[in-house]
Amino acid sequence: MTAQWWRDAVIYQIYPRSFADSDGDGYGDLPGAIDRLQYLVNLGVDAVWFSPFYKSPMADAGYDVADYEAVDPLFGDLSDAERLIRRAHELGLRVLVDLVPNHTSDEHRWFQAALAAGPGSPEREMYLFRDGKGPDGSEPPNNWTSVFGGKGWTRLTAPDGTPEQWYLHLFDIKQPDLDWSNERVREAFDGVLRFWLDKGVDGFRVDVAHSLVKADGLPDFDAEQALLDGGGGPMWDQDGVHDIYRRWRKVLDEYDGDRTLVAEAWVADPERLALYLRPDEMNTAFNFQFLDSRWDAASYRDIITRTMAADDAVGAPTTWVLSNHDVVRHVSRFGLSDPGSSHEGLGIRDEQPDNEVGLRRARAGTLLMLGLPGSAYIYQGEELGLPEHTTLPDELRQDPTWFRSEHAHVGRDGCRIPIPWEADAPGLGFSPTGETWLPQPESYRALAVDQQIDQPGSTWTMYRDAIALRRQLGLGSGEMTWVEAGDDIVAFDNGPIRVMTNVLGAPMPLPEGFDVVLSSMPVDDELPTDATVWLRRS
Ligand code: TEU
Repeated sequence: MTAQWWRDAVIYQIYPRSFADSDGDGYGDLPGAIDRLQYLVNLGVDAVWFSPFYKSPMADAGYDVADYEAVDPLFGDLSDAERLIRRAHELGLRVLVDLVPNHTSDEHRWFQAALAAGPGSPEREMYLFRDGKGPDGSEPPNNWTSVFGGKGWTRLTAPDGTPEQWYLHLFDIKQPDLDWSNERVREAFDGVLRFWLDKGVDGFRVDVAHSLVKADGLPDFDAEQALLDGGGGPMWDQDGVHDIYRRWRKVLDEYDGDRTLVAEAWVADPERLALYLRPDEMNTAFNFQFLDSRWDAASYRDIITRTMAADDAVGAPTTWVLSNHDVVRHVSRFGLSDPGSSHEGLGIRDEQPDNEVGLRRARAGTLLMLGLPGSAYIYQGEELGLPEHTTLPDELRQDPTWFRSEHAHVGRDGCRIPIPWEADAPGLGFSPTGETWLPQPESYRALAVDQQIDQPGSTWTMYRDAIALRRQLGLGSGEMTWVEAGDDIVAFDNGPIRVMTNVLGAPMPLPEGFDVVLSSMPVDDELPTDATVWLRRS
């Protein structure tokens, strides 16, 4: 593989609990994933990113880590993780693991020690404990709220029942935020990085990478001020965060083999996001702009131009994303009247998506994305065209956003449904017993892997062919230039390929002198609405 492999890689996200179950408990696990690595080789991806498989009480499906250096028994053990890394490498796949540095689980030994040691102790200084406001300290230290809903602070109670200090949690109550101004925290994470680098991982996906450093003095959040500053407020994207990534870069550079860091940072401004990608920091960051966009040609052209320019200015590639485990699956998103406003599932209860339209746009969006230079992330199941599960019974929902928002937010369970492997097997072949931790919708049967693999015209086959051609023609490291083709058409040349997406336009005649090499829908001499073609000069 080439140097700086992450510049043009196609990376497949495995959400371990829903990928493949080997022991029949209905939860996916590492041995199950190992057995399916060949599937990913057949699909043609370069690397896999695993969402957390560490020891965890699973208050946030593993993003609440109780031990960064242990595998949760639900998923296997450390020897399974080692076997997974080894086997992936044998098959030519790189492996990224998830690093969750903003917070630990409240069951982590550091937090437990902080509770036991009491106010003013060095143990408490690893987290953000503060006295409350008001005469009896009964008001939280500031007005911050949790991303999942409710207060961002929880008050402790001493063993004798008296109320005590408060601790900050930007996410669930069970996810206390670490204090990254504390050198002990920084050193501890150097150790975690080395632990996994020594095991051979090729890099880390850094969870909420823009939240580690909070503004000095933890000032109140002021919506107007945040708008004026153009940022998200005192808990997001503070300049001090970059020191941490410079430090990590040095740790990674002690190792050979182009180890990489990808930032999960919801920083809306592409120029601010690009700061994370300066040569001495991270290598790539998820570019979430497609998730917030309307299905609209001008918006797509704009996003592509602006993000590529911002990344180019720091010498980094752009990293394209259509879906992940936090957002409504893009087949369903694209089937809503405004895909951009609903990526977190807020609107999906009020409007049932048109998944037929959505699938057409999802396929068109995929060929657009894979035709662009840069790297691309695929979330497990999107290669099957899976829609969101929008009719999950409420009593089965498990995502903390559902509970913490007091049911205002339906949560993210609908994009985390176990993968359908075989149409005729119990549990659609996800587990040997047919158990699945969440039920699969009936629509998943026809979309199962065994129905699509190598089938002409299937979504799976389209992904495979696009990934193969992309690699063969070097599109990921190509130069792209815009082509003028009308308001509703996103069109560009990348190397020998012309990519054309018809976004809501009337069917348009294909340009003369080109042959179709790949298309998201059957085309004759016209490019239909909501379709993408890859063309080559005849
Ligand atoms: O997500 C970061 C994040 O802020 C959002 O994607 C968030 O999950 C969403 O807005 C909630 O509605 C990362 C992980 O990807 C996510 O799964 C975790 O829950 C979160 O961090 C906390 O670790």
